[in-house]
Amino acid sequence: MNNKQTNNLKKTGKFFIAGRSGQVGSAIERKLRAEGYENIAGLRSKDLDLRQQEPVRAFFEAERPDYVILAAAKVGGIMANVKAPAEFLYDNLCIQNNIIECSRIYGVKKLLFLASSCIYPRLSPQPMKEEYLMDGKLEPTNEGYAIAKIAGLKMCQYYNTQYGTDFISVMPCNLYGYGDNFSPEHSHVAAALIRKVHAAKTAGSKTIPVWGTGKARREFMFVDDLADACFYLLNSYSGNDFFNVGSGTDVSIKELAELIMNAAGYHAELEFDTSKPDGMPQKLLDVSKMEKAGWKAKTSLEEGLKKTYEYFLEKVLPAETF
Ligand code: GFB
Repeated sequence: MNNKQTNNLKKTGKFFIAGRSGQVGSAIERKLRAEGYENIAGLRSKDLDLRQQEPVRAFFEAERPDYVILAAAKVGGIMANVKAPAEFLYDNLCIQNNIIECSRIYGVKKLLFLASSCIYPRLSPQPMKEEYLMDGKLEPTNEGYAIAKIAGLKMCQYYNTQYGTDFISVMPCNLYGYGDNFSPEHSHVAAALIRKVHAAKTAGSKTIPVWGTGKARREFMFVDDLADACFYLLNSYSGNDFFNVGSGTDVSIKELAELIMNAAGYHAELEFDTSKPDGMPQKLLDVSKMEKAGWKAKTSLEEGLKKTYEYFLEKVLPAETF
């Protein structure tokens, strides 16, 4: 383990949050501002295409960030990944290559790369420890995305080794919460089921469609807990280890749907569409390394889903125009 002494983040330091308007980037910005960090740069993807090397280089030349949060990525739920594996691989490789390399060239003091629990093999023993990385075949439904994320975390390690940079990586479990994408087809499961349960409630439907068998198991974490973990690591860790970040417990998709029905105060029969894939049978992180480092998630799934349902009602639905 290449562990070296770390300096705490300086309040005057300039942050570049790549993916600032996304779910994870905006949660990290909320956390930084709550902790008194105000010097934050970051453009919307329509103003800075992170897949293009030259505009990214020009941005670094102009902004000279001290700290970089690499939360920009092409993301989506299981069917979005199945339909566009080439884009999930290409876009993510381009984005992370450009930002990691520019961070080296422009002497960024610390970079945090957001990977994903889907980097672990499909049939990993559960819960999944950090050392299971590359011990077996990946889950086919998100192989392109996983390969890009593995490349990103390896790049951070190799850059540290070869160039003496301070680039660290985290592996979050499935996320939900504020800033999520609630698209019916492309979103992740928690947001999709919130929309479906609410639609059933509004229409008074007796059934709710759920993809797959409902037996796949997932670990969910409220996105603000992830932001808290990222801030904790940025302030306390430098080295070539990477960290699983999760809630430490999983539920079946059927149980998740039931919890969402509780949050929405509406119950109907779940209708499982087994023509849609389950994906990995189980995805549960071993979070003991993070716990030993002194960090634990705070938000229960029940509480987080309630907050997310309220957010969907108050912020997402009113902004939709159809
Ligand atoms: O969240 P999700 O799309 O991601 O789906 P993954 C999880 C499970 O929920 C699968 C079931 O077993 C789905 O069959 N599911 C049930 C649904 N109903 C729905 C629905 O309406 N929408 C969706 N999306 N799922 C993703 C990867 O895998 O995990 C990403 O594809 C990323 O690349 C993310 O890594 C964290 O956990 O299967």
